[in-house]
Amino acid sequence: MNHARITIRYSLFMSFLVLFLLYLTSFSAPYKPATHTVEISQMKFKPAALDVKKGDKVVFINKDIVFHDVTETSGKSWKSPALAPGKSWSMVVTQNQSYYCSIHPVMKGSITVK
Ligand SMILES: [Cu+2]
Repeated sequence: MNHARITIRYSLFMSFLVLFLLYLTSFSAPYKPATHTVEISQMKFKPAALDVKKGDKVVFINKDIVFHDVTETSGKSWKSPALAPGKSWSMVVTQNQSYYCSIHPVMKGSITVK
């Protein structure tokens, strides 16, 4: 008589325990944003195509001997200041971006959020 009741209680307890453990493991560690570097040298963005995760930071470093900038391709959403040799500029990326250097429009690059 009591045995059946204890078995039911034990089953209930185990069910709740399993659910509780599932609940705990559903909190995965939040993604820690990474920092990527795009070097500007010899009139090129390196790498010209960069894959990032949403929220990652991209640092553009001008290692060339002339000024460059980083301008969103449509020219409307964002633009870095003109970067003197040795200067850097960074942005946080939340969506795909195409960019170019408005001083040297042949210089192009893209960032893909994966
Ligand atoms: Cu340039």
